[in-house]
Amino acid sequence: MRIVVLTGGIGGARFLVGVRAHARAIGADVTAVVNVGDDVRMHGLQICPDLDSVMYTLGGAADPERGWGRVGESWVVKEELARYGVEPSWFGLGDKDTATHLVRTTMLQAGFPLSQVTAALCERWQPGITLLPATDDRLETHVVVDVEGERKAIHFQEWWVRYRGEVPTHRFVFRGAESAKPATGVLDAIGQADVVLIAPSNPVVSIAPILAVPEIRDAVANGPAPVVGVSPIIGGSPVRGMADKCLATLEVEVSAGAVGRMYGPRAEGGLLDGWLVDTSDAGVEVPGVRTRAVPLWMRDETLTTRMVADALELAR
Ligand code: FO1
Repeated sequence: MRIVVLTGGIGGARFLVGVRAHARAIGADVTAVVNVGDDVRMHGLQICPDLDSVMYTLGGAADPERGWGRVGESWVVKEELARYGVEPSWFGLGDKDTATHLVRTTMLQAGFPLSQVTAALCERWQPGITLLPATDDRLETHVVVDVEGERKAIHFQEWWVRYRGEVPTHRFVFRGAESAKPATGVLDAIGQADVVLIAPSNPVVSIAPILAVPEIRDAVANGPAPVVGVSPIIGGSPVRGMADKCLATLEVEVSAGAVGRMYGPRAEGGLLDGWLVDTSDAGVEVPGVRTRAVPLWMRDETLTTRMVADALELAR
């Protein structure tokens, strides 16, 4: 069996722990297609937060408290940069993490595409699944905001890390998406998949940038594999992160039903065949989509694995 997961953010990385465990139990093969909209260049280094969250989490090296970056991290480089007065001072790179960005940036500058660089980094971390960036092309999520009396587009990282999403926000723009091509291997993986899962990631800034690559959206929406999404909203609140702020910007209600309807049924040009919601959201209906309510809190690997088994069951 071949499983493809569209994913991004820390929730997506934790979901993949369960996908990997279930896949091992049933002898399935997993490919994660990972959001690159959060990617940013800082201090001359190319930083890919979502690819790294997945790589570190599955490699057993993620910081469980922060959710991003490496466990047992030190911050000497960050402190030294601050002493030079270098901006952006609101974004912190850990020392261990910086080594990853140095390797990545050097390889990119030597001409390797991000998908090959990611495979090279994964040789160390052995995530046990195939990790693919959605695209090898430049695609960045920018956010149109009002700051200091001015309307402007800022990078997603500035919106989230510097302003914590607490500025008047008008829209999200996936710069480069229209002309971006799927990274090598993405269309093959989706085309050969037995099921496509949409992780309980932020639908607006983690999943939407992947689907903003036209050929990826087309392959998922019109491909042979059934598509099952897992709700990132439980009982009207996001599992973690800023999905509530993002949905409010789009004037979409923060509820499992509203996110399911936003993705929409495949039969009507949307994405979903199935929509998994939490037991507290039992009864939620998304017209044209099979819904099922099961426990969705990813408290540990066993519960997350159970939830993945439920998602695959719904795909049948
Ligand atoms: N999040 C923060 O809240 N503050 C930071 O300084 C920060 C630095 C950072 C560096 C590398 C990296 O891979 C992630 C980092 N994050 C930081 C997390 C990141 O902003 C977001 O949580 C993700 O982009 C959302 O998925």
